[in-house]
Amino acid sequence: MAGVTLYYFDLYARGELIRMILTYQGIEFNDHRVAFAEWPELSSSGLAEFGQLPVLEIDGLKLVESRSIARYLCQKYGYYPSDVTDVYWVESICDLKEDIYAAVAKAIWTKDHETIAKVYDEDIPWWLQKIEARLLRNNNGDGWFVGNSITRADFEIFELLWDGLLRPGLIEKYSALIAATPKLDAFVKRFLENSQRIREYLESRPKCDF
Ligand SMILES: N[C@@H](CCC(=O)N[C@@H](CS)C(=O)NCC(=O)O)C(=O)O
Repeated sequence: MAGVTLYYFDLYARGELIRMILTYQGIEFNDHRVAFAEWPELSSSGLAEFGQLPVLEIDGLKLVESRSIARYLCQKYGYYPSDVTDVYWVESICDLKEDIYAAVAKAIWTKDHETIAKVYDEDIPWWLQKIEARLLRNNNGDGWFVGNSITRADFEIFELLWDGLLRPGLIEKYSALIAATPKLDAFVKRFLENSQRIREYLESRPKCDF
């Protein structure tokens, strides 16, 4: 599709879920990785309505706010349920992911080893169990988070688990964490098996620290 451009920094962070949804859907897009030196000029150009990235140019619009962009794309491509209760099941797990990112980022910013260790030793195992319990709620945990096909919830949790724990460079450190939640481990493998585009993308994407 002509004219789709994602403006984001050369990071995973708030841009990677958008990259994954577009990739999964087979949408060709210009992945404009904004260099920090380029940002002041781009920022003053008025590209970003709320002054921050990501910005996604699509359908003649300049979309802002990463979570609204994810919702837009998932609704556009059919990864949102229509039933109001199912929407709740999707959105509440996505909101938990946001809480987890915020808590981990807050701990990392403290640069305090004990605070960071507590997040990885206590909080993340607890969150993983809660997420696994949500998966188990549907089809005994052997399918997707909501209903019988992929929704935004699956994209969000796959991205959280892959970029937060399982990608090369992290899995060596965190394999015990995911081993304690085997249905989540199987979910990640299922998601990967389900999309050759995602597998190829993960092999070839630029390496980022976070
Ligand atoms: N709520 C926004 C937050 C966006 C945000 O914090 N963007 C950061 C990068 S992750 C940014 O653009 N920083 C540059 C700046 O604020 O000048 C979203 O989810 O899109």
